[in-house]
Amino acid sequence: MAKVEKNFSTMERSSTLFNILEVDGIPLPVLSKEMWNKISNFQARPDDLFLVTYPKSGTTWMQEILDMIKNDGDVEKCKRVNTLERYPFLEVKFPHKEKPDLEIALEMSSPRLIKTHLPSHLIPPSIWKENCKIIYVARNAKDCLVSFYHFHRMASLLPDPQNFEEFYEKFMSGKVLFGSWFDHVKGWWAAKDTHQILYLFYEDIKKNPKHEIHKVLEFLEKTLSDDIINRIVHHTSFDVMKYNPMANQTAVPSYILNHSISKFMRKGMPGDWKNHFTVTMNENFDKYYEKRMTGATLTFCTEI
Ligand code: PPS
Repeated sequence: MAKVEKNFSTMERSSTLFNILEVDGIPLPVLSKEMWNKISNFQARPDDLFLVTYPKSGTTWMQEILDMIKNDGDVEKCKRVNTLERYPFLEVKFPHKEKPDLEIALEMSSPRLIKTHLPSHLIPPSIWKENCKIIYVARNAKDCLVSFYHFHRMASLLPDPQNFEEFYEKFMSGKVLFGSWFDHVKGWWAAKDTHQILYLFYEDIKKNPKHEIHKVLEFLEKTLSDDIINRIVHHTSFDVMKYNPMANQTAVPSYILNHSISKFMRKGMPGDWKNHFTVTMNENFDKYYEKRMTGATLTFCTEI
């Protein structure tokens, strides 16, 4: 049973719109202990598909790919409404929505696609019990860190990151929302050996989107024509999604995501960490990375 410890106070900024609750030592954007109980007891259905990521790993990108697959490549159907309204985010209550996304999920008809950033050990047990399919997308730690930093700057939902150096330290020590990147990617990597999990990498999707979309199709036991797959690749490319108001998060109220500070669709490229890390930061990061990833069979690429 996960231990709900306390409301996390050290990460607060006056404008933070999310309440932050520490569960098993992991800061989560969860409204209350009652809400956490509801999340833990969430009743999954066997035909649910869960999209799981550590923040900033390509969640929105994969949501768009999955929506295009579900709608057989119909672009207009995928533009029906903003990503945040299309698919529920299990653990979150957005300030501009009347109810928590979990309640929205409960009312949804099947088959549902549900997003979560929860680490594997905090996932509602019914997801395992119902043997739901899970797609996990992982992104290299350095680019995740940079993207998460800029997201903290523009998202008033989240604590003020102060400056890059401070955020770098917090990220390394796992004192950020959803905890340690290292534990997250390793936990889900281990889980894939015993559950129906398709484990994908952001950098692979960037390198060869068509190839990775084929993997998703196979996992979902669906076939689409080559023309439709090419359309999906095009519609979900960074340059197209960046200008799609239903995918680039500009439809989210600006008091929640302030695009004048930083764009949600910011760079969309592996390797931007090089523009942020000093030589010393990089050396320290590499040393720490080696320590934390020793023995893991997981490998990441940090540039393409
Ligand atoms: S969130 O808030 O956790 O759901 O964010 P998430 O969607 O996981 O990650 C946002 C980063 O993904 C980039 N992105 C893309 N990259 C390449 N191609 C496509 N189509 C794409 N869509 C989103 C987005 O730009 C963020 O990364 P950065 O490095 O900040 O640009």
